[in-house]
Amino acid sequence: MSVRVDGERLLRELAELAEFGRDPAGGLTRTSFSAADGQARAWYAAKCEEAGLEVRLDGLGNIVAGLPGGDDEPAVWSGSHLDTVPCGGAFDGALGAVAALECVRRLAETGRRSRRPVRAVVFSDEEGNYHHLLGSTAIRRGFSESELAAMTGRDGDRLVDALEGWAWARGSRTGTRVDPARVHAFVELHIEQGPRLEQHSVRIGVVTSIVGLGGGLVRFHGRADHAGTTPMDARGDALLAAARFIGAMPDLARSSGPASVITTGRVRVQPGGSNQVPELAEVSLDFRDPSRDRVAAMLEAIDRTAQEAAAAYGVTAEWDADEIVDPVPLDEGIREIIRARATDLGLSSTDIPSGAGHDSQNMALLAPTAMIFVPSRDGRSHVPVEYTTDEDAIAGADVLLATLAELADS
Ligand code: HGY
Ligand code: MN
Ligand code: MN
Repeated sequence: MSVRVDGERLLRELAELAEFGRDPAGGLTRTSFSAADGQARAWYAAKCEEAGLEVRLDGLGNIVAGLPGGDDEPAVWSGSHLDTVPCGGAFDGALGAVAALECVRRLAETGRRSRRPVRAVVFSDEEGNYHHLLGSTAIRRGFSESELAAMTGRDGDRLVDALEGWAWARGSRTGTRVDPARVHAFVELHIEQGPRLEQHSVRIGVVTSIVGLGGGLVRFHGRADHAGTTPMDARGDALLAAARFIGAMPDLARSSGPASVITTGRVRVQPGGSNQVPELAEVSLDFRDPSRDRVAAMLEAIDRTAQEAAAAYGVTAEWDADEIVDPVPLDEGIREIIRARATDLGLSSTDIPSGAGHDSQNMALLAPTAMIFVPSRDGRSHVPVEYTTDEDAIAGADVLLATLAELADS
């Protein structure tokens, strides 16, 4: 019988990890490079070291852990992220990171000698507080010092300041790119974050592709004035222009395509007094579609809509767009292995596209890559009630382990 994970240990460690970053407002807030993220990294590194694994860090805090040696053969990687969205759940990222460690540990415990090493990976800032998919983008292509210096978080803080004294980074933060020749394959276990598996009572999702995504900030610049003495037709109210812009987003998504989505998750207003006409309104954008062309078209349409809204209120608008993250198809060969191993384990499986972005999107540009989904209760995620059953978490980890074991000898 194929080797299986230690389910008790997997669940215990998921519960331990969920203690880092508990938010009084509910759920978990483990923002990248925060104290809570640092506690989670320290915990993860200690678990790796307890298992006899060598822990390597790069200049932006990505972790790669595995048995010492074996660097001459391209390695099989598996992993995910430990950072969360504000008031997020205990499974997004965490399941894939803990399951990867469990798989590497189980392969070591069984004394199994395979052709190539298997390594557990934790990517920094997957949730993009400073840059979407920061850690895996750094592994794929690396960042220049000027790019890093320009990055700010949702609280307006600079990435370079957050990295000052950050204990979980080693070496140059511009020298993070990994030679594709070093990675044989990458597989990520992740919760579905949608309703499909649960609705169709399927245990395992074999991910076919990952959506393309764009992001950035639109800043409306008006003029601060006294709320009582400034006539309505003499104002440069940045927030009114932003409100008109935000209200136009649903129609923009609908006109883009049936699978297009746009989210304005955050608005920052300055100066912020209730008796002051707003001079700055900064709106965050997250927009996605399975087609890169549609993402690019939305990027252009967002700019046009921002300019129109600004003109309507006599203010100006600037669109500070992030680079588009391409949609990616996932590797058919590894998907076949996942399906076969799920069947061996008596688990139903189905093909499923991912509407969520993942580090696998970057890894797919480096090496053959695939993802395994397990069901999310009520399809909810990025919320405190995010949940996956013990049985499904263990089943997903068992499929991951069997897949990694096969890839390690391929
Ligand atoms: O936003 C996403 O799709 C992912 O959770 N970072
Ligand atoms: Mn995730
Ligand atoms: Mn997420």
